[in-house]
Parts: sequence; structure tokens; C-alpha cells
Amino acid sequence: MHRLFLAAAVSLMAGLAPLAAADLVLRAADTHPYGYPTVKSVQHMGELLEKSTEGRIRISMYPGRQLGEEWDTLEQTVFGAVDINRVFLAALQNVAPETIIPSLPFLFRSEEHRDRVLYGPVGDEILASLEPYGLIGLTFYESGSRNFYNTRRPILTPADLQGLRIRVPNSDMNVAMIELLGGNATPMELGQVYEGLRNGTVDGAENNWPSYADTRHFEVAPFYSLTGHSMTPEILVMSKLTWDKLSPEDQKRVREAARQSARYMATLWKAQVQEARERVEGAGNKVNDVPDREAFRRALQPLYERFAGTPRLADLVRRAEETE
Ligand code: GTR
Repeated sequence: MHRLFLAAAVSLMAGLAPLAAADLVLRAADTHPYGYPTVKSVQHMGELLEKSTEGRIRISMYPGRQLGEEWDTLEQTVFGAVDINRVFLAALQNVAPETIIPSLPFLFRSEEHRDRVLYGPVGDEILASLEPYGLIGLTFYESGSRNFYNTRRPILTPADLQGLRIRVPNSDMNVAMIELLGGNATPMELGQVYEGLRNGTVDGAENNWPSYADTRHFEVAPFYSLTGHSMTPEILVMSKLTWDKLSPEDQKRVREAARQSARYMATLWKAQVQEARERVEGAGNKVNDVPDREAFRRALQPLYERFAGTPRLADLVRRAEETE
């Protein structure tokens, strides 16, 4: 399960100078392909970690759903077959209720506000809430704003979603979100959505610019509407089984490398959004501005009470909202 090699022994056999201590090669999963910012950022984390541990700890990347869809890889992470995993936060919402908080529609007033919440005490508590489930939350990665798209028509008001079958990530909160807007929610892993849009199993979905472009959904679902209803981030988790085998000093090094990789991700993201938008518009797709985003906010307000109504979750929401 764990990739603990006795590198010293191996390198001795190969006639090389022995390394100071056992090597640890961390298997990292990501459903996005090579070149996508999340993958580059985890690779960057690997470089930083290799440096700070003088080569004792490395990351070996398995991108492009080589190890399965996000849910499969999360299970593997809990059991220690995957050591590090970058997933969309929605994948954890049915497991750890705290992870619902950053996904609540229109919670964040701006990207700056989002960053202060995610990389401050509220974010730290959400990361820490995963430990009882066998996962160590290392950091969040930003993931822009999510917008609706579909094969039929522009979405300018909630009523335009009436009757449309909309794919959502596997999360009860996401299902409820579509139902409140009058659509029919179809939970599905991202890898199935292109085919679903093509054969009509679903009429639409929602995602940020880079995912809309990279998955080529824009080729089959050309109506993209700037609802910006959610700024759900990505999360980087580590298997608790792996974590518990690290010394406290190495745990610190892993956390630090993860944090720095989030800053690296931020430097890549804007360019990626720009490039994705140009690719989509270059293909002749119609991008629709949404004049009354408030109408979406009002329609989705019941999610707060329904999914973050307990005192603990309501307190996190309040503290997120009160973060300057
Ligand atoms: C993307 C995210 C993916 C995937 C996806 C989804 O923005 O980067 O990890 O989970 O959203 O909608 O499922």
C-alpha cells in the first residue's frame, strides 16, 4: 500500500551512494490531465518537498483519472493506496458536513474574501474536520466561479432552468441546489458528462471556465451563462495512514509545501481562465451575461438553513460572512 522503499539498500545494490534515510514516494491522484493547474501545483508541491526533505520524500503523480473518478480515489486515499489526492470539495460534502460551507451559493463576496476565509481560521477548521474520516486536509486550491451551461438555451433567470436535466457532482447539496432552481438534478462523475451531454442523458451542467473548456463540454453544450453561483474550491487531502507514519517535522514540511503549492496555483489560475475563455469564444460559443444574479441568490437561500442549519455549521457560516 504505502510506497516506502528502503532507498539506501536499493542504491547500494545499484552501486550508488546510499541516501541518508528511507525514501517515501507519495502516490498523488488527480482526475485532471497533465498540464491542468491542479496537476502542475501538486507536482510543484513535490519539488518543494523533495528539496525540503533532501530527497527523502517525493510525489509521483497519477493524473487524468488513471486511478479512477474522484470518489474512487478518495476511498483509495482513506485506505492508504493513494497518499495525496486533489479533488473538488463537493466530493466530500456527503461525508464531512463542514465541507459544505465554502460551496454555499454566493457565500463569498469576492475572490479576496474567499481567500481570506479559505486560508484563515475558518478554512483551517474545515480542513481539520476531515481527520475522523481518515483524511488530512492539507490546503484548498481556488477553482474560480461556476456557471451554468447547457445544450438548449441561455440561462438568464432561474426560470430558464425549469425542466432541464442538469448534471451535478455527487452531493446532496448540489442536488438540492438544482431542484430549488426548478431543474432536474442528475448526480454524475465529471468523466461521464461529455457523453451524457452528447446522448441527451443530461441537458446541461455547471463548471468553471477551465473545466468547461478542457473537458470539451463547450463543443456539445454551447450556451454558457455567467451565473457565478458558487466558488467551491478544490481540496488537497492526504491519507491519515500515510500522515501518521511521518515525523512531526516531516508533517510540517508536507503542510508547508502544500500551502506554497496553493499560492503557486493562484499564479496559474487567471491565465488558465483567460485561455479557456478565448478557446470557447473562438469556437463561436455564445457567452451570456446574467443581469439579475440576485434572483439566483434568493432562490438558493434555503440551502443555508437546510445544509448549514446546525449550531456548529451556522457558526462557521457566520464567521465566514464576518471575515473582512
Ligand atoms: C471541476 C473540478 C473537478 C471536478 C469538477 C466537477 O471544477 O476541478 O475536480 O470535480 O469540477 O464538476 O465534478
